[in-house]
Amino acid sequence: MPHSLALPSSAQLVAAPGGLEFLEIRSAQAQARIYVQGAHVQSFQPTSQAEAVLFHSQKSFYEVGRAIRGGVPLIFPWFGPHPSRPELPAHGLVRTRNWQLDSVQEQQDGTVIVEWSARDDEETREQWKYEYLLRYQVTIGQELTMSLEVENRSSSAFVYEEALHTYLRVSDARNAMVRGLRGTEYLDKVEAMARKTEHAQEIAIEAETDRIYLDTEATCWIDDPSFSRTLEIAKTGSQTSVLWNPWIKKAAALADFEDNEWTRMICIETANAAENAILLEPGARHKMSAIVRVHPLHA
Ligand code: TA6
Repeated sequence: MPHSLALPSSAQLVAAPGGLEFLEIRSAQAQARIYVQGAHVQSFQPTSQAEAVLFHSQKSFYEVGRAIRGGVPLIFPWFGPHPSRPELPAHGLVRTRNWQLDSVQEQQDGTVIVEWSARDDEETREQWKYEYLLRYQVTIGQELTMSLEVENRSSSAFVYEEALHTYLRVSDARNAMVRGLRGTEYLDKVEAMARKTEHAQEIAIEAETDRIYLDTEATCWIDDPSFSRTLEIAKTGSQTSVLWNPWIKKAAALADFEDNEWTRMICIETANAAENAILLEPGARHKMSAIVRVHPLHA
């Protein structure tokens, strides 16, 4: 990482054990940590909150080339397992590769704007032949805004999937309720991608839950009575929302997840996946954003 980059006093680059590096943000508005590997927002806690807004696992690996468990992994250009090459990593190419830190700017009100970029190289083209430029802007204040822009730098069109795979911190997933998806069709990954319609106004997490909601621009909400707060996950440029909680058995099978940590997280992922994959013409760009806000309960 070029250490010539001018950083505001609220930001510092830290070399972590295991060979990773992260940007530590401590401003009047919030604390956050973004790893250079994957431009991975690993933590976010606005000063208004006694509890973190994002979840990260106490057993996460922080090693070069291994995905961090929690925060907001960046998924591109495929979602889930690679469609034809099982030897390739799940959730695409970019969450375990270093991104370039392009700028860190603090606004008058203490909001910090961090800009990252990543582009193809010989290694990525071996796995996915296209040329691309990704620009990722993270705005850290009392709310968290993440914007991922994809530019097609190839001479031909390409189709890609993407996700901001956001792990929200909840007091207990068994007591939290998810709103905003009523009437939406989804693919149920727990039942071999069966196509269903969401009928619940309030979705309770009562078992392993892994649903790809399609053709939805809806804002989602998590009501968390024990933390006396409602988390709002708004979005732009996204037609897919993914709801995931591994529950007991799946969590126990994950080496980078403590057995009981599944109770402290719910993923609401801002995405374009499955039939909502994006077709991008040469030279074209597409931007997807997620905005995470914290409100008093049910506000
Ligand atoms: O977004 C939900 C999901 O696709 C689940 O099926 C589960 O695999 C989760 O992502 C975590 O994936 P990861 O590769 O980070 O373990």
